[in-house]
This record gives sequence, C-alpha cells and structure tokens, in this order.
Amino acid sequence: MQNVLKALGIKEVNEGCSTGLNWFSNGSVLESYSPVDGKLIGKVKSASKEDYNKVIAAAKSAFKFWRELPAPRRGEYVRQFGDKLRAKKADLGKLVSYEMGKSYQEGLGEVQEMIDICDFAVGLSRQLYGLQMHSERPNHRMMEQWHPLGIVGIISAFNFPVAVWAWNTALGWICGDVCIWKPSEKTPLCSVACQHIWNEVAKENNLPEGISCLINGNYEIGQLLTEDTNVPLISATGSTRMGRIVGAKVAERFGKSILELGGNNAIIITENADLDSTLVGAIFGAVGTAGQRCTTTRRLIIHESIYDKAKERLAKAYSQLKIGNPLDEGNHVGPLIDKDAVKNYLTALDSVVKEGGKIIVAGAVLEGNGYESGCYVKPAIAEAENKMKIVQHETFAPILYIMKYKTLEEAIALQNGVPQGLSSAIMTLNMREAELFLSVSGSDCGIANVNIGTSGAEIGGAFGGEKETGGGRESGSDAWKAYMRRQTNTINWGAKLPLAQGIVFDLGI
Ligand code: UN1
Repeated sequence: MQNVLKALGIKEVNEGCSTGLNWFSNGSVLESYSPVDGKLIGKVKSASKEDYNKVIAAAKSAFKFWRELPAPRRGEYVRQFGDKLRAKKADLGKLVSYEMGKSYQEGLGEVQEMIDICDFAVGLSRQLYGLQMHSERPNHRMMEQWHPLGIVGIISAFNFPVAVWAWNTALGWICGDVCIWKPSEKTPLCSVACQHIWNEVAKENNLPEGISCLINGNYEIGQLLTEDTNVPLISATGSTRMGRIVGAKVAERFGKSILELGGNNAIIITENADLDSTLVGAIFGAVGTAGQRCTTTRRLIIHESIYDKAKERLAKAYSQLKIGNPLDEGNHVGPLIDKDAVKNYLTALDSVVKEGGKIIVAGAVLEGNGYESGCYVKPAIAEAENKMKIVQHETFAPILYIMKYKTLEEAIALQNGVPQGLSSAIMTLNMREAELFLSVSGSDCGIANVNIGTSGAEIGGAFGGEKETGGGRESGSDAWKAYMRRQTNTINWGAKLPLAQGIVFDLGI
C-alpha cells in the first residue's frame, strides 16, 4: 500500500485541507484505519475555523475568475482531470478498496464512474441549454439562461468515497461553480488523493487557488458549510438522520440543497422472472459493497408460487460467497467500514428475530486468520414482514429480508410501503408486469429498473430518490440544473413598450 500512497502523492501525515495548490490545516488529527486489516493507513489534519475561513476566501475569489471562463474552457480542465484519473485508476481504485473495504473490482468501478462523469461533463460544457419562448408582446423575445451559483459545498459519505464527490464537482465545475468538499471522516485519504490530482491540473494550467477545495474534519466542519450563506448550494450524501438536519439548516437560510439519503430498496421477483439472472442481480445488490450502498437490495418480494424455490437457491448461493480481503479478487464480500457498523448489523439481526422474523441464512462476525480487523461479517437472509420496524429501517449491512406476495398490486404496495424511495426493480419477462411497475401506479422510487438489480446505476441518468431519500438528483440527465441559477430574460426590441397581460398604462407621452 505504501507504493500506492506514494503514487497518489500522499505523505504519511498529510495536511488534509487544500485550496488547489497549497496544503494547510491546523485542526485535530484524523487517523484512518483500514477495515481490511485494522492497520493505520495514514493521518490527516482537520480544518480549523481559521482554515475554513481561508478556504471560503479562496473559493470566493476563484469564483470571480472561474465564472468568466467560457464553459467549454472549464470543460477542458475537467477533461484533463479525467485523463489523470485514467492514468491513476489502478492506484486510486486500490486505495478506495483498502480505506473503505469494498472489493478492488468495485474500487475500480468507482474510479470509472469518476471518469465517466468527467466525459459527460465535458460534453455538457458545450450545452447547458436554456429555452427560448414566444413572448405575448410584439417585437419581444423571451428566453432563459443558466448562470453559475457560486460555491458548492459537497458533503460525501464513506461508502462512495470518491465517485459521489466527482458527480457533484465535475458538474459544478463546468457549470461555473467552485467546490468545497467535506468528505467522510472515515475515508479522508481518498479525498486527499483526489485533491492531489486536481492540484496537478491547477498547477499545470496556472489556475488560481479555490476552484476545488478540500476540508477534512468531523460534523462540525460540515456544519460550518451548511450554515454559511456564502455557500448557495449544499449537496449532501448520507443518512436520513444527517439529511434531516442539513436540509433544515440550509432551508432556514434559503440555500439550495441536493439530498441523497437512505434507501430501502426492493426487488419484486414475479413468477415470470428468469431466476438465473435474477439471482445474480439480487445477490450482487444485497452483498456488493457489503450491503453499504444506498442502492443496496434490502428486500426481496417474491411471488408465492416460486418463493420456496427462490429461497432455496438464494441460501445455496449465499453458502458459496467468499468473504475476505477485498483486494483479493477471489473474494466476493469485504469488511464493513468499522466496528460500529458491525454492532448495527448484530442489533438488526437481533431485532428481526425479536420482531418475529425467521433467519434463513445466519449472520456472524468472522474471526481468525485474515479477519483480525473485526469488521468482516457473514451476509444474512431473514424471512420478515414488511411492516416490521427493522425492515422499515435502513441498516447499512448485508442483511436481506425476503417476503411473499400473491398479486402484483400487493407486491408494489409492499415495495412502496417504506419511508425511503431510492431504487427499486422488478424481475419479469412479462411486458404487462414490467410496464405496470414503471407506470404511475407502480414504483414510487427515483430509480425503477426492469431485469436489473437495484444497485449499480450508470452516471448518464439522474441519480436520487423520493420521500426520505431526500428528493435530490445528481450526475446525469439534467441534474446539472441544480448547480446553476435560472434567469428569465425578456427583451423588447421594438419602439413601443407594451405591457404584458394587455394592461394599458397611458401617460399621454
Ligand atoms: C451510493 O451508494 O451513495 O448505483 C451511490 C450505485 C452506484 C452509486 C451508489 N452507482 O450503486
């Protein structure tokens, strides 16, 4: 790992706070331990209040420069950033895997998402279209244009320590915004690595400080961002609990927010499903990233006619899962992020039994050779009812709840019958079932898939969900609009000044 850290420019004790060229920070030290082997990877310094103020000052000044650049010029810098990511994909993917605990394949996939969003943003930098509409008045033109917002504050979670930042920042940059990133305290080194990559681009192009800033630290640093009227947009990814606080704080000062919070994602498996491909989607959805994606499959709603068969095949497939070091490509499941996550996993397993659920594949905390970090757990399956408190709750761990249904309407009601609304899927080869699921009477989630699991969304679509998931949209489609302000322009090129709505205001001149 030392070679990887070196290749990514990470020193043993890194500063943790940067405005684009320089590193500084005077706050407390954050230690990053790997959930893979429990070892200390490195130390990062948090931002102090003074450091924060320095970052805001740099960002404010950079915005004045950055917003004046033609958007395709900004796109060119994003292209260069994407090229550097291509060159560093293996190293950054490895660090993601080691610091967060996801499989190396998934670490590489995460860096690929960063590259993809850069490509998307480069193309978008030549678009950012506004509409033109017909005015009701003669010799008038009406149109709308999009201007940058200013400073975007990005609060990201440990589970996607680099990609979710990239979705936000790549769009923010091309839109003319400057960005300040407050990463998770659990994955600070990934953020430092990304900042180094941007700093190279900034240096090579003589760009000023402040276009992309990093502030490491705990929730108090995040609070400075959310309460700061200098920051018109906060994009926050994390738990519903966190989002409730952040959303309210930002709304209180009339800031904008993009909230990407908890999910409680289900797959409906109908009697017309192709069970072989269903199992791949469902099991990757449930155990990928050790159940720590916001898009993780948490519930399977299975038609009663195939329930026993599906249950049996699931249990058999789970018995073949290899759990271990995520850098070893032979393993399917890596560790949870830390021991608190292990505690939550155990509490959830207890609760499901207490509430009357039945364990189908037992969970356990693994011990012994290779499991010294204490963060490796066995993916579990429990038969449960949708209305159980624990099933209604998002536990960030590989616990899958399975339940039966009779009619598709009933299955859709179960799928929608949770407070969260991120991702959903139906497995069926029947067109009517699939279309009903996608219809207005179907899934109430931000993402609804057919014959694909709930996780692993591509960056080209808008990503986000409804209800307690927070309503925000990030990455593809027209999610960029949230990073800009809309201005409606009406231009009178005639000699008279007619008023709208036919109002006559005759001054006799
Ligand atoms: C998240 O878990 O916060 O769709 C994001 C997926 C990934 C993104 C997940 N592309 O699973």
